[in-house]
Amino acid sequence: MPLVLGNAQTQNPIMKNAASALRNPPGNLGRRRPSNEKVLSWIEQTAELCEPDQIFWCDGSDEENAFLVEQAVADGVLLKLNQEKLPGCYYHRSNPNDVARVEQCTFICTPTEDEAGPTNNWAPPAEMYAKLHGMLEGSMRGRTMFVVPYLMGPKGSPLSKVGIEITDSIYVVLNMRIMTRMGRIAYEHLADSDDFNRGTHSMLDLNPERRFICHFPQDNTIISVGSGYGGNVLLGKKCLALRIGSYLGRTQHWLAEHMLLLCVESPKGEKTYVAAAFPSACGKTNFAMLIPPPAFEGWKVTTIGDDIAWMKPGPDGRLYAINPETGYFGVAPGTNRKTNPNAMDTISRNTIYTNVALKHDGTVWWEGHDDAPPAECLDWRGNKWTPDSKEPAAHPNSRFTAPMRNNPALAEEADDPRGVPISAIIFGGRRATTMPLVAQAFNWSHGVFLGATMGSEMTAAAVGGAGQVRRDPMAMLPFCGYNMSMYFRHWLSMRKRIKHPPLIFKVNWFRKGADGKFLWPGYGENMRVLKWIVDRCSGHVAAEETSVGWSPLFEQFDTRGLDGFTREQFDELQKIDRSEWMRELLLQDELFFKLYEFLPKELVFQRELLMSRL
Ligand code: OXD
Ligand code: MN
Repeated sequence: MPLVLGNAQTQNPIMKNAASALRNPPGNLGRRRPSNEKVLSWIEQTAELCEPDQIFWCDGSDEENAFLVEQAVADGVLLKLNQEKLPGCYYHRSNPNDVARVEQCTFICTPTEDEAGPTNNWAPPAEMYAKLHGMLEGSMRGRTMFVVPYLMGPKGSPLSKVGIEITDSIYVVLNMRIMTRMGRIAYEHLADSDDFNRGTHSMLDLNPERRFICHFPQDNTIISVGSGYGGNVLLGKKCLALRIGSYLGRTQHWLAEHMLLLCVESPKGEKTYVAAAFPSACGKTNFAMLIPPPAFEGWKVTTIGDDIAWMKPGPDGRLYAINPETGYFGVAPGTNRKTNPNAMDTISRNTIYTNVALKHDGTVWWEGHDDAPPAECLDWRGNKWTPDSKEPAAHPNSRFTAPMRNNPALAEEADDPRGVPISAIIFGGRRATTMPLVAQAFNWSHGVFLGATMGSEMTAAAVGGAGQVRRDPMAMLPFCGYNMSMYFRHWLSMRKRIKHPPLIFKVNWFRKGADGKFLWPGYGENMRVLKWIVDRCSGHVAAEETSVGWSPLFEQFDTRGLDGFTREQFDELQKIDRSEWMRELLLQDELFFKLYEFLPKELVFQRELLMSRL
């Protein structure tokens, strides 16, 4: 189906974000209210405040989705892509001032400032509620208010949680349907309980001055205004699953983590489940969908989740994890058949693309795509783009929203209400120097120290200086819903609750040599590191003690088929450079100073031990 480009989107590069009042939905669509009185009265109050033209009660049905997609296209919120080449795929452009998470506008509104801690923006709840209610007053006049019930986690899982998001963005509804178990299933899970997250989102006028992403963990409440960008407005994801989730996890003795979940299956059919934390845009989705290199015949990696893990000790004393989501909200640039073939298959249908480039044949493109740059296309702003243009065609943080069921490597366990027992936890970061390819922690508290001192070079997923190194403990710096020092304490205390704790590892795929080139090929070759980790979990390989942890022996590190890879290269990857580490210790100090007031002594002692070993 050829795409007509002479339409409103080309003339007006900023696509609309809000649906106008809906045309009359057929049958019962949009009218199926739940029976839960607490839900009804909260919706009523919010509607009184926001004054929408109408309320649309989402049920998650296919019929509803078809109706809303059609409406979104008619309103210019979505553009239908070439349905022969990209069946079920749509295109969206956000406002150019609204393309990433906004950490400076993200608040944790706990009763005291200490509860939020020095790494979060804090505001007193009453003050922030008053301010936000002022902004929400009449904010949905002329708009539709969608009520989006959703379940985070598999049906019937004791770890799953219900959220309800009120939003005036049809784009949010369509994305939430991909990212969560959205619809009646959430009301069924909730029954007549009051235990649900209350999330309110209104785009207002997308003015960055009036953009606030606020969390009230003690009320299990989120209010997000002034943005339409995924990470700020798909409230199940960063807001509920991580910020509110981490707060709840502390009181309920579980962990809400910024971690992918995968299963490694050996040729003998033995399965090992691994959780891994990396800061945003460090290749988490690629790692979660890794395809082992040819030399690893018979080995298989399957995906349980690519971004978030909820983990709780099970009755057998192991740590069990679920992925609360059902889709991938992944970074498009750099995704291709070489870096992530499974993702390319996943996003070939039923996907919403945001802020990528639009080609004249109604397909999409981004920097790092398999296809050569188009001779001409529309960039993410809707302007004409050619390979001579100075700016990238796709925004560096452009995204795909795709259902996990499309993933050819989806693990059969992804929907298991019991979750999967985790054998290894990996902490990673993007570091050009200092950090070895892989090291295993000596024990749980050393592992917590490795996670707590993670640092990474910044990327485009958040507004801010891309390229700078920042401390990002457990990759949770922007996502921890309470005081980071208390979060470390919680991690340390979990050891007593987990009889058979996972082993903890630290990895770095991004170390560079003196020539500025990456020392490690990464991508599918990361399977070699994964295999060593699996072998450590099963006790099949030995390791060498170094000052920063257990290191692989070259002889036991599988390099079959890695042409020309030498012991010298391996040594360079694993090198512990004393002067680099002294600098690293000083940098770590900055974070420890900031967090000093409640910092657990174990971490201070771990630091001292490291220093003396060095
Ligand atoms: C994400 C992020 O979008 O971490 O997953 O920023
Ligand atoms: Mn993430």
